[in-house]
Amino acid sequence: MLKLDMGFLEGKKILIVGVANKFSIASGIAESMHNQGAELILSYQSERLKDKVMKLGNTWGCETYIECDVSSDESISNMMDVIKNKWGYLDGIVHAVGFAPANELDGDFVEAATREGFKIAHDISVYSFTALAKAGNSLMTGRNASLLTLSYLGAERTLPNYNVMGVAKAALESTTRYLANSLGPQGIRVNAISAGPVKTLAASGVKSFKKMLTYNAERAPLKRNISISEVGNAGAFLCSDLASGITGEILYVDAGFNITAMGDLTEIN
Ligand code: NAD
Ligand code: 0WE
Repeated sequence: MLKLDMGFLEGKKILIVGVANKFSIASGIAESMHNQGAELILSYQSERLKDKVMKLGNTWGCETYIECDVSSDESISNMMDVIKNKWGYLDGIVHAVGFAPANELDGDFVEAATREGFKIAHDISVYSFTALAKAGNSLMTGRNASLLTLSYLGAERTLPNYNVMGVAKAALESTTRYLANSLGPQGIRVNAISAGPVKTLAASGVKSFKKMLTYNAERAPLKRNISISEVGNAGAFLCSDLASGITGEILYVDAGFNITAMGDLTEIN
């Protein structure tokens, strides 16, 4: 993308949680935000990802990398301390994290469901957004700051195998509204992007994912799938002052798939 002198995120300091590799949705968001002039701090889940994340982050001018496991309050609190020392404040947090145990995402919902799987999926994919908002709150007050998370249509409609992640995404979308209402008086906005399917690490190993991509591309009004840079551009906008009147919103970046109720019937006799 063309980089102009002044981007619409110039002067904004943003924490991005969820980069694993160059295919990550968080990487698309990081790149768009960097192109619009934002300064970024990246967190990574564990030591195992550190080198890869640092190599990527260096291409976006990042100087600070922090290990953070979002299932631990202590880990989140340590990360915010590092940010406080480095920047003193924060203008935004991107939450691009989702996880459920693999056995929950394979087969019939009722058969695959377990109490432990539900707990893990909701802890890592849902509560972590509130945990980041809570721990980052004091760094963001009075700065027109903005929080962003990533959802999927499985929050609202059923599809094969998505199972407990759909239930978790529904809770995440509700969390987006409750956070927006809670933090609005401080000038903090909270939004989500409901992205179409993208071949990322989290999608690899998902049964028939290729078929899902084909199905989505055939049905979507734009007749194609979306890219992480399209999610990135929408995310950069939502976290910018251009979106100052938008909070509690779930924005679809899905080539229009969600508005359709039937395909073109060509496969039907
Ligand atoms: P990804 O695998 O690249 O990113 C998932 C990230 O979550 C990884 O960076 C991983 O390290 C991180 N993570 C998992 N557990 C963690 C923990 N305990 N602590 C810290 N980090 C942890 O996959 P992605 O598709 O880019 O996923 C990002 C977000 O986008 C997820 O919320 C996902 O549900 C959502 N999403 C994905 C798609 C898709 O089709 N890929 C579509 C819509 C929404
Ligand atoms: O939110 C997601 C990814 C969710 C996800 C994927 C995995 C696979 C590997 C969460 N946890 C795990 N755990 C693992 O062990 N998406 C929107 C992408 C996705 O994942 C699916 C999908 C789609 C679409 C899983 C089943 C069916 C459809």
